[in-house]
Amino acid sequence: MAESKIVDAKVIVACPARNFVTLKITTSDGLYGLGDGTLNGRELAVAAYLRDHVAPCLIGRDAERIEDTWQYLYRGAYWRRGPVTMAAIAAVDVALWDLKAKRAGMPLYQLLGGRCREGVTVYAHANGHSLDGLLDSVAHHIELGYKAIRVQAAVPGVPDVYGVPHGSQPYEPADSSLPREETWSTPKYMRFAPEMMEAVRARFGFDLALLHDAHHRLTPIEAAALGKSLEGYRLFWLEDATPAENQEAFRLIRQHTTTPLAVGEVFNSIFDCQRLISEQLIDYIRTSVVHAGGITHLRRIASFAGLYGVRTGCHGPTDLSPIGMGAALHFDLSIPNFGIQEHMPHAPLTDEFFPHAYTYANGMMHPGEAPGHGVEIDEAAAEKFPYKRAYLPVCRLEDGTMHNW
Ligand code: EZ4
Ligand code: CO
Repeated sequence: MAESKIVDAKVIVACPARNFVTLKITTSDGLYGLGDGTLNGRELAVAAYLRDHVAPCLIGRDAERIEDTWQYLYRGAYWRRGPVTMAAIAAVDVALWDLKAKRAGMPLYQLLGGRCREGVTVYAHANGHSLDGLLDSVAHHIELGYKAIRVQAAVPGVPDVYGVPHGSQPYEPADSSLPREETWSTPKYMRFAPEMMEAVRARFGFDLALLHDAHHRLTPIEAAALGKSLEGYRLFWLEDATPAENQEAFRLIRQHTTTPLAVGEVFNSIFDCQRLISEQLIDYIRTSVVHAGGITHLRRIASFAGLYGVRTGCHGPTDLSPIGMGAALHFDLSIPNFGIQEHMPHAPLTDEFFPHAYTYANGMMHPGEAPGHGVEIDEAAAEKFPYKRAYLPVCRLEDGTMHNW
């Protein structure tokens, strides 16, 4: 085979409906690969890390040496881990997998070992400003074919709750040029959550896989109580019940409830979930291709999780670009211990800017058969969509105390 040396590594920051960071790696044989390095609300930090610190080291390297390049960027930097570093490494890693699969003339999932299933079961987001609004949204997503749905609704007496659109636009949390302040009340939420699940099960029955995201708002014992109070509603999972910096916190939750637990969208390394997995404190690991070091590292996490019966449930919000989504779908299709994949459809403008081979039908997605990961970028249009500063909200308790968003 002809040599494939990296001759260019270009960072493209663009805002087709929202901000995305894309890395384009070009090789001496005239091919290119694309990687997603988007870190919501901190995009320019990853762009600078890539442009100023990573790109110069890539030029002249053998593009075929994916694992070695991963190790070079991880061990070689001395300063390991962290969301900025790992998103940058992920962008390189996914671009190199894209290149290798294109050189092989295969869709990436074939290079990863071939498919383990017919397609990738995905879950949708249903939300509402009221219970009725939520039920309408669930009905709408069932009509679209989804078999698994995450439900979030406004909590009575609590303004601007996580997971519910601010105003009438589709849900997109990073929506303001300075962080918007949301309020939180755990007691009100804890009273309302079983009522919400009751309404959903009463109307739609138990065939639907039901998910819910507590978004790091609870203490371990509150999370335990919530899990217990929801057991009768047979959730597919309860997500981010408590922050996981202290992995042992999940032991307490586990001792009290059989509600399945999912966590990991903010993790960036296997070390963030080592104990959660080896002690079987969770059921689903939610690390994403983009924020946990790319396909190379995510496969390592998934293999480790498989030893303990933990399945994957990759984060898939609109703040991962279609490149991140495409890469995730190839990964999902190819691993044995896949659980489910989050699907938040992108805005039409985003889909136009990133033409892609992946498809959705009947509750499932498929990465498609295009060589590589099958996602392109309309580079020429980037100038039309300049970066626009946008922050995620912050959160305070009713007495003004800063809380976890
Ligand atoms: O808040 O991706 O499960 N999904 C989530 C997301 C996250 C955003 C943060 O950038 O929790 O909505
Ligand atoms: Co979440």
